[in-house]
This record gives sequence, C-alpha cells and structure tokens, in this order.
Amino acid sequence: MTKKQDAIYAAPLNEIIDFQFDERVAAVFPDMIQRSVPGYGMMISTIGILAGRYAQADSRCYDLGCSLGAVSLAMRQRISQPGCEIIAIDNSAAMIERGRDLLARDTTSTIPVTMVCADLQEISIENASVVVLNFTLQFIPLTERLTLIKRIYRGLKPGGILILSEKIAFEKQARQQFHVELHHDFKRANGYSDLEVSQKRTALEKVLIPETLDCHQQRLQAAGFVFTDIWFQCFNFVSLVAIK
Ligand code: GEK
Repeated sequence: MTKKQDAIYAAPLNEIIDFQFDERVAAVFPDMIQRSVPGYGMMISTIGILAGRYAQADSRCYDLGCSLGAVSLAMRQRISQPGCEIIAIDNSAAMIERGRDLLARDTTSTIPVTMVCADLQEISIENASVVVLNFTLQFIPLTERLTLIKRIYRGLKPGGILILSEKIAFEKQARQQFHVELHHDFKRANGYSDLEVSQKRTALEKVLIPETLDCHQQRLQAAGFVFTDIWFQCFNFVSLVAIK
C-alpha cells in the first residue's frame, strides 16, 4: 500500500487549532507517525515479539489508542497461544473506520481482532495478558492517568505485561533542549520543513502532555507493578514494560 504523504502543516496557517485525530489525520497517519516518531516501525514489530512471549492462552490483548491498528496487526502475527483475542480501542471514528479496512485486508493470522470506537477510559479491561499504550497515555489528562494505569493493573492476569510508549520530557533544561533539537533534526531529515515542525508543535502543545521518565516509573509502581524496565529509547521517545 502506498502511503499518502502528510502535508497538513506544510502551508502557513492563520490560526493553528489544537491537534485532532480527524479524517485528515487518519488519511495520512502511517506517513505522519513514521516520519515523526523515531524508531516507530521497529517499536511496532518489537511489540509483536513482546506479545508473542507474554500473551497467555484464553486471554485478551488490548491495543488502547490503536489508531489504524498497527500494534494489533503486529501482535496478531506473533501470538501463537490458543484462545487469544485482540481488542483495539480508539475514540477517533475516522481512525477506526480506516483501521477496520486494513484489518479486513490482513490475511496473516486468524486471531480475532475487534476494533471498537470508544473512549478507552470507559471500556472494561479484563482477563488481559497484554495491554499496549503505544503513544496514547500522553493524550489522557494528567489527573486521570493514575486511575487508568491502576485499572489496567487490575485487569491484567498475573504475569501479564503493560507496554507503555511515550514522548517524554526532561527536568534538566540542557537535556530537554538536546533531545528536542535532535527530534526536530530527525523530522527535518524525513522531509518536514521548519514551518511544519513549528506549526505541528503549536497544534500539539495543549493536547500532548509529556512527563518525565521518573514520573512514569513512579506511577507504574504506585499502580502495583513491581518489575518495570525501559526496552527502547531514541531521543525523547521511550517505551517501557511493566509486568504484574
Ligand atoms: C500506533 N497506538 O500506531 N480513548 C481512545 N483513544 C484515544 C483517546 C481516548 N481517550 N485519546 C486519544 N486516543 C498507535 C498510535 S496515536 C499517537 C497512537 C500519536 C487515540 C487517538 O485518537 C489516536 O488515534 C491515538 O490515541 C494516539 O501504534 O499520534 O502520536
């Protein structure tokens, strides 16, 4: 499938409205995320490998904030335990509609994937062996994040895994600047102009709220997870695992 190129912020805008996961974004999403998140492709395929190891027979694997379902498709390819089902949730109707089309064309596995258009804060999480928040928690209001992580912890079976990927912030100004500048270089190297980088940054300012690694690790511990570790980092993009 050829990817439609993201040019949403290419022309100067009089007013930059807060970023939304609407039809325009859904249409260019694979190109947008690939050119914006360092290591995205590798992270998707590695989440498949993690799911392949941690999925338990007759359990559920959740892809929360699934967008077009890249994580679900990667998990589906790698899970071999019998009786597993994948539940993919996103509250963007445009994402779910396109995601369902892509899922219908995927013939790599027979593991059932149910894609649901819903607020992930309102769905029940139960009998889970794998839960993935791949760049989703950063869009949930700060005050609601601990409640969500606790709910995930409760819904996981013993030995189950949470995979949490986030854009992070740094306390020390010099570190923050180093990683943000390198991330912007990464975007420019992938063909985004200075204008695109800056307009997108403004659009995301109030919508995507990054926290420090320490903050994420403390929240995971507060929710009950004893084992947590970082399995990926490139600049200000990190992925953690937490095992119950
Ligand atoms: C990937 N995981 O390709 N309920 C449900 N979905 C939500 C909510 C919510 N409350 N808030 C945000 N979303 C994907 C990438 S993108 C990350 C995830 C990014 C959804 C939102 O609609 C969007 O599709 C997704 O979370 C975040 O691996 O674009 O930076």
